[in-house]
Amino acid sequence: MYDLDNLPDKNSLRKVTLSFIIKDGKILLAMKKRGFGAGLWNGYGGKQLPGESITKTAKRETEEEIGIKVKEMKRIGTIYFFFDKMPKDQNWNQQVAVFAIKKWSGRPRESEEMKPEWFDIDSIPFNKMWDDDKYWLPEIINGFIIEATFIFGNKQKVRSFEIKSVGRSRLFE
Ligand code: 8OG
Repeated sequence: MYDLDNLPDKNSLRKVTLSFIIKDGKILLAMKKRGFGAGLWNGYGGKQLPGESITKTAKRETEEEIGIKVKEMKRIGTIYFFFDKMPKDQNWNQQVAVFAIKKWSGRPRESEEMKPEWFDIDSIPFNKMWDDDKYWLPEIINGFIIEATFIFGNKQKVRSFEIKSVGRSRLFE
């Protein structure tokens, strides 16, 4: 079992991105239709390709999944995920780079993978999101840049976690 004081090297983890579009007190989430996290509301993102910068990954994945053109994005967090109970041939441990997008063009549209929808920041559907999101997304919304670690135990539930604020993004100011 993993422990917050005894984790594998975080730098060797697979890198994926997670981005959120933000506007006028609202956040654009998307229903994931297939793959990892299907049936849950989330941001948009995916795996870094070889030779690609992480910012480029975030931009590419967002453009592919909800069909907008990203004009400006800001890094607002890094989250490390470790899963206790995984079969040996599967590895979900990963490092997620979190971004906020405040400038874009085009209209978000549904893709094969994602169905976007705007939510008021006071009514985020945490009960239909990853179990960890209710802990860290409020910090992001409150304008903090975070570095967090989550350990998942049974049934994709958080077993332990730590969230550090490492700066201010002033996202909604
Ligand atoms: O390419 P793929 O669909 O497997 O990428 C997974 C996406 O899910 C990627 O955008 C990162 C994101 N993601 C995780 N874990 C978690 C999590 O615990 N909470 C949220 N909100 N997103 C997550 O991989």
